[in-house]
Amino acid sequence: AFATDAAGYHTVATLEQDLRRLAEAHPEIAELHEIGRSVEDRPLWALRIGERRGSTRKVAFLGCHHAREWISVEVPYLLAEHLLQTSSSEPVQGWLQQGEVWVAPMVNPDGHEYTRTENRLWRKNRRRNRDGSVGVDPNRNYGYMWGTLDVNTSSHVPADETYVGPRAFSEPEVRAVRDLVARQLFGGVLTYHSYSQLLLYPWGYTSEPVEDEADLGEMRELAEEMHQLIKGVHGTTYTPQQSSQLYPTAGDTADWTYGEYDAPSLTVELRPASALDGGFVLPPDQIQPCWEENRPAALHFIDHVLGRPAR
Ligand code: 0X9
Ligand code: ZN
Repeated sequence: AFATDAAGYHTVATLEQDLRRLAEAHPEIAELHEIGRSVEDRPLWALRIGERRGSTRKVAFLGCHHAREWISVEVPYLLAEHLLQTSSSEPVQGWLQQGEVWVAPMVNPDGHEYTRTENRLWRKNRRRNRDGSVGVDPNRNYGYMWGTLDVNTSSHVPADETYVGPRAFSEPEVRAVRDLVARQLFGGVLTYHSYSQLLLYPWGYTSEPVEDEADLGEMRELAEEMHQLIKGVHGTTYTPQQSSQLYPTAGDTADWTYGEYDAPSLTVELRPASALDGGFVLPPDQIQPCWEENRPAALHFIDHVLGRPAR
């Protein structure tokens, strides 16, 4: 065992506290939802931000499918805080009058807790597998083309880091996201990971581009615009590319939200750029600059999704 308080980063407990505080401080526009429970029975939280319940324009931001990717909790959390702090001025006010932003900063709390107390580099959830190994990769467990690859980046071997699970949506954390998306029908989904500084669009399961040219153009253009916006803040480069170019995976979040719902879907790999800069262990003094550079890109994603005709 090592760490204690995740210095500078949220823990499962402090995230819950802070989400409750945010919701209580902005009761007219924020509502905290328990969208499910983890394998170890921890609550899975999503904050709904918007003036009207049940609007038809909605966008979702997800974080921490992978336990060790701590920065992927902070960016969506800080986005929620920012939206609430600036909710009475434009452009946020307009978005929140017309639509909703849903933020679920920690999809995999069991894994996160384990990285804090036992093994900082744990990736998967904490499922006890039948062969005695532990963990399913939540970002291989979604139901679009699930299980169609059998490679080391998308594995059917339970002990592997990228274990896809025994069947699609076998994991409660992934079912919670599935059910949230099925209820809310988001017009766009952005899921944060780390690291490598990339803006990834579907497909992940095949090197073929998505068939619909308009969708492909839309997601490519979005990624390109976000790349420019990020670069404009601190000069940091986040490279746009098709997910499968990084490596092939079946059952990732963005393939499912795009493949099943046609929602423009991006995976954002946050700081740092490489293992030489710390890899998954990003120093806490990097949280603020990482958030600062991702802020205009996240706001652009919201504007793009909520600014389109309702679905
Ligand atoms: O492997 C993943 O799930 C993501 N990278 S990470 O280092 N955060 O684990 C990338 C998912 C994007 N999809 C594909 N590369 N196909
Ligand atoms: Zn990840």
